[in-house]
Amino acid sequence: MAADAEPDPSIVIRIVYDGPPEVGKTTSVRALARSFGRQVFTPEEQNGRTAYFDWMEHVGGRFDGAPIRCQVASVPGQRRWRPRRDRLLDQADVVVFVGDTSAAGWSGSRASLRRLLRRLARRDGPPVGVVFQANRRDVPDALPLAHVRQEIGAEHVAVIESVAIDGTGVREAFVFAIRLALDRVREEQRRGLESGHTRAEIDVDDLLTDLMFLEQGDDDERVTDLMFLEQRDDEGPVTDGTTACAAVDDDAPLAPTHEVPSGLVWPPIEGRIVLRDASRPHARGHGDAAGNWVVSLAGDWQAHSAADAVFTDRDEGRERLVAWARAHTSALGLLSRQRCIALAETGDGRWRLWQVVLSQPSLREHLAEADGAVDVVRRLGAIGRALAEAREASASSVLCPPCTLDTLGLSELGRAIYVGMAPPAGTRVADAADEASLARELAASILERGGDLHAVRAGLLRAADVDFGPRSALRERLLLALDIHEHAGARPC
Ligand SMILES: Nc1nc2c(ncn2[C@@H]2O[C@H](COP(=O)(O)OP(=O)(O)OP(=O)(O)O)[C@@H](O)[C@H]2O)c(=O)[nH]1
Ligand SMILES: [Mg+2]
Repeated sequence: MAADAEPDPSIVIRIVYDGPPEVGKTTSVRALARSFGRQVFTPEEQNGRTAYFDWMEHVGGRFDGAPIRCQVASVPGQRRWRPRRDRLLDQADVVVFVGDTSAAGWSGSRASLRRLLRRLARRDGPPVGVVFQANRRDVPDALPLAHVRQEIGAEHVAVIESVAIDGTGVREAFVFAIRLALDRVREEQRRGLESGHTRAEIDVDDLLTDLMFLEQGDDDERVTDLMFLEQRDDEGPVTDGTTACAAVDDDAPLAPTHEVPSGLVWPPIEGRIVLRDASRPHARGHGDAAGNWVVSLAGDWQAHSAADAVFTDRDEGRERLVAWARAHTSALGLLSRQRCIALAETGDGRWRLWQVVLSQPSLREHLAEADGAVDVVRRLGAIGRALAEAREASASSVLCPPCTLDTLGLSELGRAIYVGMAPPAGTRVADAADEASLARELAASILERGGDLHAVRAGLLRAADVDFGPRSALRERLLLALDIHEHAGARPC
């Protein structure tokens, strides 16, 4: 970067627009620049194709009191410029991936996204967030968005629709990308990797460096809607439209949204993407008998907040968030990935700690879907192994999530995953269900679903103990529990 006479107090974030060739990257950056009244610098184009990059700068919002300077670059999409593309990607704090969601362009975009994610996964430091800007929604063969989301699957990638030629969705994707970039900066600071205020010393390629005179030529820092990112720790909570209401006529707390300030969501980048997928604007909790708050969010997402997880002091709430995040980390291999925790304003000047979790099929539901006696026995074995695996992982974690038929599920590979709500921070919930009571519950479920009980018993007799998990007596206990149920007059089928 050209040396300034005065030290630059701003915090720099690098937003890179990536995507396959001719998908609309340049069109997106130009639409963005128009909406901010900025200029785009494009060093060279060949027949309308980007040769180096498109470059735009914009200052707006604050991060810990420092102005945020956004440096936006789009990559050249043609294969022959791949080294330039990779160089830009390696500088990114966040990537807006412009994808072609027309039927004709989808497979190329999907492959390109995979390549991007592989590359980003090799980066050091906190993860680099990705916003998938689902472009070309105006064309006749545009794929249904649900299909696009399904294909992107479990990747932690936010999806936002766009029509870059008229600017639709472009700014929304950009604003969300900035939030993810600030999460990354915050996480870098937390890990002591980089001091926020030295980030201006970026190592961009020579061309990029030479062209940064643009930032000196424009003193007209417009007040834009990025000002909502303004965050002054010394001045109390963020005041943005969705999460902060000065006065509310309802006692129920507001559920967290993707606009929670950076540093108040875990995991830092993926968690914000979860919040965006789950968010239902202005959703409020419903109290249960114990004073806990529960909210049904978009799709199958649920938010939960314990009765006492409320704080008048944001820092105190944040301490609890950090402790809980550590506990989550200790059980990372067991927890489902579709979850996050966040500290959000309640709407009455306080802060509440939430967890947001995607509902997924439990072991109990897995058994209920069995088709015939052989399948029942097979599923019982998988459930037994999952329970054994989960109990071991839970016992060695700080979080100690309770392993039950309702809180555990199975991954596609048959591994145990914890799909329930995590226990509150700082508590160690005793694992109530021992193997004998789990066997009784399973036996009751088998009887309840009906079918050929004798065939199930015969299958269990033929099976080996080890099929139900190492050192497991579940098979024997199940046989015993089935006998007891039957002799007690339960309905055999
Ligand atoms: N119908 C439609 N056309 C689009 C859309 N976005 C971009 N285009 C068109 O797609 C073509 C390529 O757009 P660019 O923005 O130059 O693509 P690019 O990704 O920058 O291409 P490279 O720099 O060569 O990788 C142009 O003709 C755009 O007008 C869109 O949302 N809908
Ligand atoms: Mg281009």
